[in-house]
Amino acid sequence: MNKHSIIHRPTDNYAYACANGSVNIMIQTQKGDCESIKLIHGDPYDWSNKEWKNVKTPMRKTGTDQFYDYWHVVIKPPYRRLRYGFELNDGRKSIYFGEGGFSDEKPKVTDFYFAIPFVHASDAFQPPSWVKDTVWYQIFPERFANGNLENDPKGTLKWGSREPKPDNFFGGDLQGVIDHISYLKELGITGIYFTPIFKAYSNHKYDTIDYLEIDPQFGDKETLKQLVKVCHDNGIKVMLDAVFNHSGFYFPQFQDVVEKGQASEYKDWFHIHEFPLSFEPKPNYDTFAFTPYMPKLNTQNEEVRNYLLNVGRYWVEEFDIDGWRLDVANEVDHEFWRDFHRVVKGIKPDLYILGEIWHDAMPWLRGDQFDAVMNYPFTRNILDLFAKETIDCQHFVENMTAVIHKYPSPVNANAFNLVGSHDTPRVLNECAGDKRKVRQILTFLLTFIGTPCIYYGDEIGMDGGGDPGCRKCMIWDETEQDRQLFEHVQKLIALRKEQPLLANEGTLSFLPVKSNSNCFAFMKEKEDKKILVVFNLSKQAESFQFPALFNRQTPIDLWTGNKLHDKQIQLEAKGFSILEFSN
Ligand code: ARE
Ligand code: CA
Repeated sequence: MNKHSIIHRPTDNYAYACANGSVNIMIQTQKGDCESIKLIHGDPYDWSNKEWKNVKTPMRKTGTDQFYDYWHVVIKPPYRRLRYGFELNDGRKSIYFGEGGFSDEKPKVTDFYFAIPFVHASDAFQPPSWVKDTVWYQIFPERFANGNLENDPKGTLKWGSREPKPDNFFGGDLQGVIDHISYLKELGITGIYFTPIFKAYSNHKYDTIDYLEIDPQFGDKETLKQLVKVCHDNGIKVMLDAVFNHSGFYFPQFQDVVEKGQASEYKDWFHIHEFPLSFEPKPNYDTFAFTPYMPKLNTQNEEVRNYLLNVGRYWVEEFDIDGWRLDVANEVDHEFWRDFHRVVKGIKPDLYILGEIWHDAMPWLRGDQFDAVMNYPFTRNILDLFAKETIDCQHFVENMTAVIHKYPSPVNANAFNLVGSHDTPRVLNECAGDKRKVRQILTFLLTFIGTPCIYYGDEIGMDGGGDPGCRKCMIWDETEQDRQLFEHVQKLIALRKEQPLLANEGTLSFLPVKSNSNCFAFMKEKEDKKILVVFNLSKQAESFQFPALFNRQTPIDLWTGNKLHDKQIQLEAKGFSILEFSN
């Protein structure tokens, strides 16, 4: 057995407690190295005749990536305390692994074992229960719909008449969203993520001037109240974007520093390296990236902290919003986010907190900060396989398995999955215009675990490159919309609602990919019901053989409603299938 590649620590994705008191343990071992693993566990104080009482529970292999097998088990320690270790068997002999290292004999002292001293519900990761069933829709307000010509900024261009630029305006606003609520309802989405709506200079509004005002180009507080009400009346949650890493250049507090320099009472609100301020070639104060227009806020400063926490509180308390998306969340200190969590959840316990983090985000997902992060590692894998074709099915399944095993499963169930945003090229462009690929990608997005988000316009086949190309005006002329694609997305959302296994019920596993196969499948199962989602990456039609485990079950094709009588299914080139198996 290769001891070097046996990995476990009693924390994070490897060991976490749920609010119901159960504990989830995961271990990873070299691919193919272990035949079986058992968890040895017991209460640390439970002894009789000077012997520690413990039991063995078999672990289940939940996935394999390029290098590792992953094993899981869930147990519920009766007294909420736990000592545990692993019995690993390679088919010939067993070895024992605990905090004390490796042993050929089963150690008798509890100190050898890993410890979970006590399971506290308050320490568990507990996102709001509504989140995992939500289908999000992302709106960039300047470009979704213009519902009020009177608030249009000077120089507003005719809707959709030009390519989007970093500095042009088309007049989109909050009234526009209210006016099109029936469109969103028809599509079936249940949550909207708005990029920033507070008073700011640019068209994207990430350079805030006033955190406590709606940008007049988008409407006023009354319009937001109405919007929230209309959304709630239609079963749609509302999430706003909080830009707390930095302010805008024209934020009055920063302007004060620009004017008064060292004498400004706000000089400690930012991270100024030296006075006087300079802006070129790089600013001499901390910023978002290197843009002088976005001075970084000093969240170590108590005044700043209180100011921002009040902003967090204000929009929840006064406007009843349901979520905060936190911009550049990874560059703000953890202590601030812990305070933020306490404040906003103190007002509305089922408020959702989504951090914008593009990389491994475990430190923010331990229950004391965020409920989810924007799952860009998911995006990357999907685009590499379906759109860019730079990896094959085998590689994709391995990558996805690795991504999933980086987090506890409740984190995965609530992950904010996306295939594009206002920061990335549109999915249609990534697919070089191939709508079959787009359909596959949206199918994967809406049937996998996590909570899917659709970027406005992707559902009607809009195109656009990276920022600012991906920020075109929404197309409202139905003859210009891809209505077939719209119906595809609509049908997927409806199916996801009908079949909880397509959302976050049950357990997920990938089927082993046959060598050189252009098809892959994942399965969700609960009790005796299974749903299989299959994709054909090939440019030709291919048949996909059901594994032996399905032999006695007659599948129903959930997409067409047909009963299948074969032990295989024929998939179109770049096609997919969603199948239900039950006894
Ligand atoms: C403007 C121009 C861009 C130019 C950029 C360079 O439009 O063409 O590339 O300046 O300075 C907002 C606006 C942008 C604007 C930007 C700066 O929406 O249009 O860009 O402000 O003025 C990283 C961060 C991540 C950030 C992305 C953009 O980690 O937090 O970069 N995303 C948020 C918002 C943006 C917003 C800002 C932050 C600033 O969602 O819309 O931009 O408030 C990798 C890395 C990621 C990196 C990602 C993209 O994969 O892992 O860390 O994200 O690439 O670069
Ligand atoms: Ca307008």
